Amino acid sequence: MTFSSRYPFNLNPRTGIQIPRDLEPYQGDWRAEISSGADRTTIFRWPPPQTTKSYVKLQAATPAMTAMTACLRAKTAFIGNDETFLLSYAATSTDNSFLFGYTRSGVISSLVSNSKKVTPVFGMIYDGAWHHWCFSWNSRGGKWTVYKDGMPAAAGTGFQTGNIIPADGVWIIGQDQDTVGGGFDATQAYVGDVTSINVWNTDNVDVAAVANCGDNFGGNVISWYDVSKEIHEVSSYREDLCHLK
Ligand SMILES: [Ca+2]
Repeated sequence: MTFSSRYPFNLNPRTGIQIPRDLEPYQGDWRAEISSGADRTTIFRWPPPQTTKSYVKLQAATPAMTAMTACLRAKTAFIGNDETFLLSYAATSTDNSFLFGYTRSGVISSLVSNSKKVTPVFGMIYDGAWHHWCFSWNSRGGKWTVYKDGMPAAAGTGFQTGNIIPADGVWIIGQDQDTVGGGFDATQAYVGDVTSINVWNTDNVDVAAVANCGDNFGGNVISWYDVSKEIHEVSSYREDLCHLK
């Protein structure tokens, strides 16, 4: 996760593109380390049953956002009683600053600044297969889009027009926060696998490229390869993203 701080290049571990840095040369065999991990990324698994104990906190410095795109990959066959949340961003002004999840009926549920957009898409999210999901939003005109596997699946305008997603909140995978960093509700907890969370503070993202088998295009707010992950009672494994189809 920390290639860039340990090696004499800013190196994208997926593309292999190297940019020299003005640092003391790294003395180890960085080629061997990179080749061993280049095709794999960390995937977290929330086992059943639903519990508030299982979550991953992402240590990201988040600016105030008037536009954003949040992406993730998920695989689940879990049908909850109510709403099930994969990713939440809570700030002091509202715990529901951003949320991405799904309902019992299988539609996507996205919240921006405590307002909810429930979005039917083709197919159910809990079909037991890997899917890549993104939600983008822009304060200007309230333009929003839900992407499934790199393609727009639902879109509209007038959603939270003129609003702002506040800065300095807390990102949690697998739980809805009702207080900043806590206030979890087991009935809304995730069960399944998640990886590849990337967040940008723009809605101008090439989602098709992001969805196409890699994290080459890490987010500028959260980049999955680089973000520090505080792990609480979830298991993990590594897999080649190109096989998550
Ligand atoms: Ca909440």
